[in-house]
Amino acid sequence: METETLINIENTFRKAVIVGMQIDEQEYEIIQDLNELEALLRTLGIATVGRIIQKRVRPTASHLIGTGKAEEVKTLCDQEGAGLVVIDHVLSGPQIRNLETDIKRQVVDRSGVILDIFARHAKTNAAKTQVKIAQLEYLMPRLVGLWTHFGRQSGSGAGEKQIEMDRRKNRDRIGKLKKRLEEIEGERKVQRRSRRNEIKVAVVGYTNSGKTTLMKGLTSADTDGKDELFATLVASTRPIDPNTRPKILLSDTVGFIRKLPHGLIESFKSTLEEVLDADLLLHVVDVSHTSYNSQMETTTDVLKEIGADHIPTILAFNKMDQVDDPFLPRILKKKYSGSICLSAYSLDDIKRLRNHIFEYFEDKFHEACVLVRPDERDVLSLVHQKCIIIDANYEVEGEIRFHIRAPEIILSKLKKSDSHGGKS
Ligand SMILES: Nc1nc2c(ncn2[C@@H]2O[C@H](COP(=O)(O)OP(=O)(O)OP(=O)(O)O)[C@@H](O)[C@H]2O)c(=O)[nH]1
Ligand SMILES: [Mg+2]
Repeated sequence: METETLINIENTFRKAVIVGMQIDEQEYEIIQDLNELEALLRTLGIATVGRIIQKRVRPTASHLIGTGKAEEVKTLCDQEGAGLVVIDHVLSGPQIRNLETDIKRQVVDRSGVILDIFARHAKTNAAKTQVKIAQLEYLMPRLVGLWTHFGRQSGSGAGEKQIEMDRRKNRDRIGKLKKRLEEIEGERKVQRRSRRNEIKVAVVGYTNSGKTTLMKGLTSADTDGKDELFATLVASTRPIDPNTRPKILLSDTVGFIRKLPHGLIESFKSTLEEVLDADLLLHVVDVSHTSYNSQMETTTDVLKEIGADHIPTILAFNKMDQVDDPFLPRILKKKYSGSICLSAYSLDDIKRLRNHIFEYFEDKFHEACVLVRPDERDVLSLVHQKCIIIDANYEVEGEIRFHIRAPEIILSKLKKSDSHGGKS
């Protein structure tokens, strides 16, 4: 499948003016959101050359911002040579259309920008298909804006007919893509099922918090983190290094962001199933970021939305090397029990994190004794692969008595095989 960017922020645009709308938020929140929008645009290679905040707006259905403000935006674009206007608010089809007419520039909203980044970063078939579904779903309600304009001009009602045709076409495409995604995902499901007995940790968190960099440190993954938003779109799973018994698998996941387009969460649900499947979440926070608190909140909200808020979580406060306040680690540890402060760039810190994860699971392990006959291959492999062996003694007739520590789920499996012949 070609990597078509449906929202199509044209490649020729290198400069943008961004517009924030103060509706219910405080001004500092708007500023933080606009800083983030700038970072999103930077990821697309677009420089922000001006920003305008409209205060106390009462958004109108037709324009969202007042005509006076639209004029101001246009003047700033003229002055700064900007070809693109990005509004940090969800825009409807007619609103985009009307603003484009007034400002004489391409106008997109935050969701459009995020979808464009996803489209450009999507490498695998699964990611490309997921993004395309999200794009089409985003475009559906916005088709109205594109075509009513046309209809109004021709006065023939052709616009409405065209919208209906386009909608139907889009719905068909979405249906086909979803089917295709199911096929692609089938294989992953089989893989996931084969990992049913492994201990799984999903690395989650706000975009750019350092998930991939930590993952690389903890496993032998060869992917580097990137100073880009949404660098990772597909979950990759690897065992923690050095190989432990039982094996602990780590999954890198797609990052979260404020005002993530809803369709994206929906279409990335299958990727996010890695999260739902996990025994533990490692929630990575970029603590050097001024808005790390609200980033944590966003992550928690998205986790709730996908139904993963019941999974035990370790908070990892990352990028400590960028933090000047020497008291912060102590404050954070006190506030968030079981959390860890670290820098993904420090080998010692990575080691500490690894031990932190091990210790978490070790606490969940229980001790038991099992007696295994030499011909019970499955049981033997379960013991060797999934348990910590404290002691092993040979008994009569080659039977081995293992003194082990293992998670409850493994112990219950061993007990089950016991009832078929093994003894404990
Ligand atoms: N100073 C500092 N930079 C870090 C640290 N950890 C990661 N980074 C940098 O932060 C940027 C983002 O890191 P990634 O690992 O790509 O972040 P991510 O959470 O995987 O981001 P997405 O996949 O885009 O959601 C990269 O430039 C990293 O080199 C850290 O502990 N300290
Ligand atoms: Mg990443």
